[in-house]
Amino acid sequence: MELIFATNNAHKVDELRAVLPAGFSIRPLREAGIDQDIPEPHDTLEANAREKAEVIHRLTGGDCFSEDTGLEVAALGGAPGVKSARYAGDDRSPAANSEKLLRELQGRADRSARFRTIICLCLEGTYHEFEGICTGTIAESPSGTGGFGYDPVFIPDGGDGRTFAEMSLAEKGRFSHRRKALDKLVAFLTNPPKK
Ligand code: ITT
Ligand code: NA
Repeated sequence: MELIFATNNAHKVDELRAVLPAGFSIRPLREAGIDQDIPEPHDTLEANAREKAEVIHRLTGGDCFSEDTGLEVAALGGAPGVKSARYAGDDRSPAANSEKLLRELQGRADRSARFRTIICLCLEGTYHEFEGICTGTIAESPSGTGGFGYDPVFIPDGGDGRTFAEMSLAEKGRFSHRRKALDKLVAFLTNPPKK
């Protein structure tokens, strides 16, 4: 089964392809010949994911899925959350976002955080939502050059203390929010609820 993945983020595509089971393939917007900036105007991950899937479903008329992800930091009341991409400003600089996060957490004892991904699937015109959460800790300083976004400052629970940016794609995939949401999507597509 092939689904259009309503994203312009190549890292997300690489991560999903690294863990996608046989029999499934994904086609990101660029490879589908769709040159479209997708809006994320809402104040929840759920609503943004839904909007992305709706825009691409309207454009293609076919099945597709999207995802929206945020980093939720306990000591910051869940920020940056749905605003993760623009935390330090409109230029969406990952380094600036991580720097701001480390600044905000200076002197805080509680550095616990979680990544949350919402996948929104549009299947035959009906929408379905799948959530994946990865809990962890914000590092004292950035480490590693892999991954993207906040990966250099996020240490997942259950690992060996390395940040996501110090892991291979496959290693990150063992823990990640995105992987967990994908697993639910795949389970749903493999065994759809009876109508
Ligand atoms: P879309 O085209 O899919 O919308 P995007 O790059 O705009 O891709 P999001 O809005 O979902 O992605 O991402 C929000 C922010 O969270 C952005 O700054 C990302 O860098 C960051 N982020 C998302 N997933 C991440 C992950 O697995 N590890 C680290 N940072 C992540
Ligand atoms: Na986005």
